[in-house]
Amino acid sequence: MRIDIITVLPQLLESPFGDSILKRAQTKGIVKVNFHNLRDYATNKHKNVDDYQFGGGAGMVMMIEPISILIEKLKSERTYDEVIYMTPDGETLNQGMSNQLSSAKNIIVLCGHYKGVDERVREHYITKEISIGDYVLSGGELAAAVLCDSIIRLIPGVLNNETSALTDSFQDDLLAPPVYTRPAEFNGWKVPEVLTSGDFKKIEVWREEKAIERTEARRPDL
Ligand code: 6GU
Repeated sequence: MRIDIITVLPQLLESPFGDSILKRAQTKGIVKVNFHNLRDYATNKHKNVDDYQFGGGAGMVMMIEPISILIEKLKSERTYDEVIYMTPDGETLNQGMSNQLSSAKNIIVLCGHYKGVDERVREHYITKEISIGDYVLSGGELAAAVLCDSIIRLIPGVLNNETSALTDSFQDDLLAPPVYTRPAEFNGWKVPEVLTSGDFKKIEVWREEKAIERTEARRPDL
């Protein structure tokens, strides 16, 4: 998969993509992530990428020209499955959307900033608008990192133990069951006996029960 991220703050994205699973996915060649600094495509001499809004009002708006130049350039080089705009008024991200996007070949992710982007960008270039929840962030970069992390970990070969993505919370509309590791007893607090019984059939049944119990208690909406 190839991901092209369009941002005014590329340095904000370096750390989340430079560590752990996202780094390994890139090292393994499973995913290629490219950061594009929108300012490099600014058309005026001050290298502005935002301007005052027509009609007045507080807050700057991201201009269409630099975004158009960059997106047209990328689209002339390959075809994209989706051109995604990260915005608090987009569709709220869930595991199903991440699953779907994890099978894409090429995607563009545009990070919103300031008051957002000129509406004509959304009308003419964007194919999908995604929010990561009902709260406001200072920009789309952290949201883009969240989106990409949730997608990339689902691509076959990224996680060492592939079943580990299948047993994540949300993967079958259930939260994950509780987990324990050594020691089997700490401060007199014991690990559930079934887990140390060696009876894998019983363990599987216990985990299923706990997952359902936890989901009903915490997320009945699932
Ligand atoms: Cl995608 N962007 C911003 N700025 N805030 C958000 C968001 C995105 N998703 C939730 N809050």
